Amino acid sequence: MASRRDFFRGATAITAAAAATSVARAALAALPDPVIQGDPGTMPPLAPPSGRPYRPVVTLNGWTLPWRMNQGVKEFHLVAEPVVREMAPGFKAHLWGYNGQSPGPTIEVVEGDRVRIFVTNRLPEHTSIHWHGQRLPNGMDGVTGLTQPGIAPGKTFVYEFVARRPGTFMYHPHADEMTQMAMGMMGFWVTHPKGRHPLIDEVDRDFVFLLNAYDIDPGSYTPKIMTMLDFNLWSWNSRVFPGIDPLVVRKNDKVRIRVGNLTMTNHPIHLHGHEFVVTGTDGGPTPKASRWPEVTADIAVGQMRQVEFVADEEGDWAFHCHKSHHTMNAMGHDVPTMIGVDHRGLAKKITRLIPDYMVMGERGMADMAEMEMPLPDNTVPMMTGAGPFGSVEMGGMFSVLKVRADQKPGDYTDPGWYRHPPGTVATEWAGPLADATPARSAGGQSMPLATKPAPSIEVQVRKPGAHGGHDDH
Ligand SMILES: [Cu+2]
Repeated sequence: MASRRDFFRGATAITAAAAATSVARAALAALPDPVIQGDPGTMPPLAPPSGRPYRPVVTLNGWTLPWRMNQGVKEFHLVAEPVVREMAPGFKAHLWGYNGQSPGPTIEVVEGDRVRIFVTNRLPEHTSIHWHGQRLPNGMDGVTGLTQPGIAPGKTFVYEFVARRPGTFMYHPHADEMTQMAMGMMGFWVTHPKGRHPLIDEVDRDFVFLLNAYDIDPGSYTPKIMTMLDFNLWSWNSRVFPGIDPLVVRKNDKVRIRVGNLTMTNHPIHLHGHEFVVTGTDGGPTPKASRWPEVTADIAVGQMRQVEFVADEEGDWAFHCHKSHHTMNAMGHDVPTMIGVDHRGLAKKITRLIPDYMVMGERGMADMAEMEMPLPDNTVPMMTGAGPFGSVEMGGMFSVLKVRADQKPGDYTDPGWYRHPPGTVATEWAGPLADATPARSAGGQSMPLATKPAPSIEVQVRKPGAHGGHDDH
């Protein structure tokens, strides 16, 4: 049963206005005021002001939704609405989300909590929320048409169930999903164990984020919802590098990272400098005997993975999707490979007609990160991110795990770039060069070929039907 004190503490967290009102029965019967968050930064973990204690998670470039306790029930209020999401500094997208952001706020509860979630629809079409991975009464599962009518624009629905099993979950609409997920409607859910759990370790830092993807033409603001695979923005919590905050930890912290995939392709998420184990999926904690060390975990469509490791190596460790096209921002794929093609003469002629014309990729694409190609308003460079040694040449699903010995417990502020101990950074060889290494390859500078001449191969292609069927053998 909730005490008066519990309610007050919860209400204080929700809004100052609510705290100023009396704890009248009428107030408890009303909807909790929705909390709206406009800041795209990573909010500090929300220590539970009421209910059972737990160690809260940190949502990358996101936040946790405050609640109020009402007669022992944790009450949340989600508002589905159009939002403006800053996906990276200088680049804003017009998305749909919850409570001012896409993704919506993370919901954190404790195993055994009775949870009541009010969902108000401020979208131009109906919606619903499916609580991905939860054990709940069938009628609370949020599938429009199957388990409930859609929530019409302007209406509020109530979901109520007990968070029966601890773990890593997410929520998203189950109504016009193709549109609503392509527009950014999704959120994270963590159910903490109610006590010590044999398969759930206590950790010092617990990060969560969702993988999502958008197709937004450079210079425009709204995702193209018909795109199925050829997205141009691969994001974590609707942010793209360099807009994704680093994961800051103290050396020797035990770290958990929980990731859910709501895109339409898989993402092999790769961590540098450490090995982790997969300790859980959206089905719950994994048995200990099933855990083995890895440095990349593939997260398939609709899946969630939680990985754990001890951050015992200091430094700035890259952490990213291993599909190289997913660490790029707004790019086209219909570009021919230009490596080894010299277009100097051609470029000069074209520049006479089109002054801004640039040649792409004759020495690879790294030049793209440095070049001052004029970009349309409201877009992000394809490869960017100023690092301590130059451009990081990344975009999309990329961030940095920053491990520092002097980071204070519970401090998530960015410590800046790692200061490498002297003699521990790869540097240019300053001694004499070995004789003629570059010149021996037959391809010269840009296209090495085999040293032996290739055997000549003749390829014959015959069109089927040209001889009335199969070839003679
Ligand atoms: Cu990926």
